[in-house]
Amino acid sequence: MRVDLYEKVWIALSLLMLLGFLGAISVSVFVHGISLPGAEQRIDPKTVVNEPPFATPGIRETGPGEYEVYLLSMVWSFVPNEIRVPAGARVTFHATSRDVTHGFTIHGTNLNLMLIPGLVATGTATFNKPGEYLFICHEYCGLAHQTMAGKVIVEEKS
Ligand SMILES: [Cu+2]
Repeated sequence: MRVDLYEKVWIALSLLMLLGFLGAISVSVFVHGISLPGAEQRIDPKTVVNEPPFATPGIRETGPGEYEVYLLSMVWSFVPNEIRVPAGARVTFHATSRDVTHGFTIHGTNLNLMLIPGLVATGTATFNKPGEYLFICHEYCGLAHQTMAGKVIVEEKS
């Protein structure tokens, strides 16, 4: 009789956990708008270097204090590996890999992306304090993985 009761409690707890997970997924999808990359965020890693916008990676100003960076990663570097912006800049990164899976994280910000060949990852960071912000690859990608880095240089507003 007692065993039966415990079983019922554990079954109920398992069902509650499943409902909790479903709730967490629903909040991510419907409240935060998190989704898997759609077709428009896909590229061919073999031709990405020849096709815009990744044919000319770098920074573009899209509005007052607003910037867009197209960033290519490959073994074992980022292009560009130095990005200059004025303090207060809001920068949206569009990044991808032309070979293996890399990571992209900028110290001092909460930007952290996985760069998967064939997919374009997008994330935004705001740089209020002048200084140098190191960015690194955080996904082991081979022999010289630890040398894969660059920096965002945030300059004092003139
Ligand atoms: Cu790496």
